[in-house]
Amino acid sequence: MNRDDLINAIRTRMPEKRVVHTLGVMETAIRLAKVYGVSEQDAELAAILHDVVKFADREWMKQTIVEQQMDPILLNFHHELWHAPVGAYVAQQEFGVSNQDVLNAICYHTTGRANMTKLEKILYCADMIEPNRKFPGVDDLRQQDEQGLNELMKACVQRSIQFLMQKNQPVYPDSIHCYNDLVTRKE
Ligand code: DGI
Ligand code: FE
Ligand code: FE
Ligand code: FE
Repeated sequence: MNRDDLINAIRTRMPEKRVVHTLGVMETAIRLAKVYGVSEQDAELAAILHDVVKFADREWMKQTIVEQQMDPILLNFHHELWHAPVGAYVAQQEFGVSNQDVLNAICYHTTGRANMTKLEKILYCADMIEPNRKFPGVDDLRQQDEQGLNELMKACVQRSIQFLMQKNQPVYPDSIHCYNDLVTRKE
């Protein structure tokens, strides 16, 4: 499928506002891919599909997590986390995506994880700083862009974990592993 076909396909699965977010993520991910020497096509594909099941039926997502033997502890965490791994599954099954890096970028776009590839980091950060995002501190995050991908990623993960802690929300282990990996990395 080309870009327009993919965008039309996701349009049928989400409200217009989420399509606008997705296009913002696409634009930002392509820009970051250019800067950091990652395939722009991969960034585009991962971005267009990253929230493909954001509005899917919750019970169906739960069932898919069980049937596909995804991490069972996902079910103990907020249902907001489910659309990322289930989205990767749908990208593969329904959209025929076979590039494992693209699938992993979708799978880990909400929590992050340790040892992320450049593409995974690009999608995670693009999701957070795309032009339509409005939350306190988002402009500071956008500025981190100039410090390199790892610094940008670190700032985004810190913001995300701080936000969850402020709201007394549990933090999924992969997010902690992601943070630890970024702060202990010597580069
Ligand atoms: O799908 P988007 O809204 O574009 O963004 P996203 O996929 O990054 O999802 C963000 C939501 O997921 C947000 O409401 C916070 C929540 N979230 C992210 N990481 C964690 C989390 N919730 C919990 N409980 N634990 C996490 O580690
Ligand atoms: Fe998402
Ligand atoms: Fe995110
Ligand atoms: Fe998103």
